[in-house]
Amino acid sequence: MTTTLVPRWQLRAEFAIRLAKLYGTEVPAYNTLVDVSREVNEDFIARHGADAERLGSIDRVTAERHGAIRVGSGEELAQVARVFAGFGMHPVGFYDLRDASKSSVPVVSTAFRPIDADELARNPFRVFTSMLAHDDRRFFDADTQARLEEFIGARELFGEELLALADRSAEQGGLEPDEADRFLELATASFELSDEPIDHDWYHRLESISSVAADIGGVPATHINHLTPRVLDIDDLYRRMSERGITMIDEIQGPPDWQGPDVLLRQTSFRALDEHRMFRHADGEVREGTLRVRFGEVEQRGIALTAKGRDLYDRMVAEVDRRRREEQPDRTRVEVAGDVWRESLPDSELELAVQGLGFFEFRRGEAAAPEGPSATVRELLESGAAVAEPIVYEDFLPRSAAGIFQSNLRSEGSRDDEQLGTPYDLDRLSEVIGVRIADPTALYDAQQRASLEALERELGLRIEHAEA
Ligand code: OOG
Ligand code: NI
Repeated sequence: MTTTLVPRWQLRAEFAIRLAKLYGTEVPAYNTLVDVSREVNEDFIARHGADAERLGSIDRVTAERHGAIRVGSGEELAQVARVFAGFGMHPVGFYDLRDASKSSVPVVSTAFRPIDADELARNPFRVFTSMLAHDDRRFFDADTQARLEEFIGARELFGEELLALADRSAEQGGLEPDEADRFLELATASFELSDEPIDHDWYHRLESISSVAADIGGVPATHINHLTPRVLDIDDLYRRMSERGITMIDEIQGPPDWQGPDVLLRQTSFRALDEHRMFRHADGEVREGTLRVRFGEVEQRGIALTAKGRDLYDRMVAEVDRRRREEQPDRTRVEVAGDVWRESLPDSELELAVQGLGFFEFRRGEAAAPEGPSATVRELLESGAAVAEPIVYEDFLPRSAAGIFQSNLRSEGSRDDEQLGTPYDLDRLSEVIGVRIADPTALYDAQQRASLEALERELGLRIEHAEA
């Protein structure tokens, strides 16, 4: 007898729901954030109609979440990768937050997410996953490194049964119903907050170096740091949360609010809240204390940028910094960014597509195809022979991630920049994980290219597209 496998996308969708339930009981303000996000999205759809779904169907956007977790070693990261592969989530992108922050954030990260467009459309659940760079001398001296290795080496985040089920799911593309249930139960439980007492002195020793290090290497298990809903209007959400008396971080990270298309990713969060935990003190007694690491984040996603578009974005970010430093110290980053964006970035989807700044899928339009052996993207779009549908940015921004990390720290921590850091890059982290980390730009590029090639065949001509 053969039973039908529960496919990985369905496991992934259910995993996201179970984590949300769990997280909502652990951090009740998360439920408020989800309620407000829903209101924002419903109102946005009511105001904008079909156009509102240009960057994703309302079903996808309503269900969409990203999580964030943090682990302590390469072994733990490699195990996380196995667990997520069982849900059809693969490592994409490399982020070095050590250099993206002034304060002490000693981690390197990747994101686990579905890769194929149809898998993303079914359920795009992704998890930003950070690994403690415990051997980076700028943060940890030899003694602290050794104690970290011992502490992390002694704990088990993911049991053998969970890993075996994950491997099977990855191999077969899903699991039988009873196994699926067990897999979901074990996977969800491994991200639940542990109630085991925390070693007070060890936790605080690490916290004096970096709160993030304490949250990873000072506690006996990993947990969800945050779970982030997606909204269609983040400025509206920011206002509504503030009106409810929830203290938000000072500003929205990433691109400013402006008249042109949304690109990349805008994010904001409410501040970390005091949470009660049991601490074991040096005198052996267990007493209650508080710590503050988890927060609520929300995001708005826009169009993915090509390498050329991303380069322009990075130059705009640098220009905003320069103006604030040299010319306009009294204005906020968001105000100055508004000016720089208006001056530098085309404010229509058409121009982003034609100039090769944003990624799009090109399809046949209603108008007749032009004559001749070739046509430019501009000719095709302006005549209506082709239409361009934006490809949504599915990844993260290192500077925003660092900003989110930092705005929620209790203290700056300490770092010694005279020391040499441990070199990490996409290749090295791929080796640690044991799976090649995909380059996000290459994924978007392949998707755009495939659509252009299909359109060329359909129209029977060559399409000239700006060099990205
Ligand atoms: C991850 C912070 C980065 C994002 O959305 O950029 C992040 C963390 O706090 O562990 O989640
Ligand atoms: Ni996040």
